[in-house]
Amino acid sequence: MKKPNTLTHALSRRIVVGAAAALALGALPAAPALAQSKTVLRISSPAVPDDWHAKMWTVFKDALEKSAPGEFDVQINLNASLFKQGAEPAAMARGNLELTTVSAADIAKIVPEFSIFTAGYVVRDPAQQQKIFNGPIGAEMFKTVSDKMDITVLSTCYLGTRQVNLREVRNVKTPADLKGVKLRMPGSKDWLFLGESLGATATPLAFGEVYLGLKAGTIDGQDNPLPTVKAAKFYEVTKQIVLTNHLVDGLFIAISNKSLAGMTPAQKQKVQAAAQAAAQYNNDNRRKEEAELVEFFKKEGLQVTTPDLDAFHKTVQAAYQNADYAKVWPKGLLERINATK
Ligand code: KDO
Repeated sequence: MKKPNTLTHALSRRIVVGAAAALALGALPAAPALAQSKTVLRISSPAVPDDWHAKMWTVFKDALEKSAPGEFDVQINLNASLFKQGAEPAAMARGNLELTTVSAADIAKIVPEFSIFTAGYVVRDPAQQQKIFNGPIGAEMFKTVSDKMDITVLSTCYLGTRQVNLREVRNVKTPADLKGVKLRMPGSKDWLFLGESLGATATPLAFGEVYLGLKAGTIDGQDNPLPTVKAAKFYEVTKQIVLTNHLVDGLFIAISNKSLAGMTPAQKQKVQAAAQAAAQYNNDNRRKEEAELVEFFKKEGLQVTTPDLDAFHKTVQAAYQNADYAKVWPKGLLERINATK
């Protein structure tokens, strides 16, 4: 047997002696000496606590507590309290964050071809969205995301279908009717392009500042799916919802590859299952609520109007085709998306 070097030998002796003395004094806890340390999973989201994609994190946490008791320490941080909206992927790359919901626009900053999912009127409905991302298109795109961003997409959440929500009532039939409207959009180039393609003057602002912006009148409107208009209480400070249906929006539950690499295969599987349960909870509840909300907003005194959807489709699609966007989309991808039924 290899003889221990004298320093380590002396040190380990001291630890054993020290531990024995402490035990004698009753100073050591009764827990097993090799208590396993928990894997910390820090989550950051700009979502308000009442929104489904915020509540789903509790489903994630509960699922893991059930499937892997005591193995994970899931820390949920909402309202962008840990990282500001859009800063999450960089925080994950630095090793300061394990999990988040990443938007298509945030992915497109690093994987330009992903901008196809930030474009208006590309994805048709939530069912098609799930088929796209759970099928071969999703598998290919998420592989690139993993390679370039060092994060793994665990499941796809339906965020809802985005609508235009205005501070003052306006007769909006076509994109031309939104001319001059300062429409708040999340702050990145792809979001701003979407706002401009709708005919408005797109103004970047973080999600957490939208309520006050609407209240104070520094913006004329914002776009979000109906469940978020309710959860974030934007209906309190706006008078109209124009049902443009311009983006069937998604969010991707993503974990840093670094965090995954530290897990056993069984743990990885449990984390994956928990993320799927969370997304399912979000998707079911959001779809159900979305279908009921027009009535809610009407009762709250808002005007809910339907524009000329054909005009919106044509103008928005032409904007993307005429810009550099369509050029970065892989050949045939739009056709494959359209053919997904
Ligand atoms: C928003 O800022 O309007 C948006 O809906 C964009 C989404 O990508 C996502 O970040 C979402 O906010 C937040 O999760 C808050 O609901």
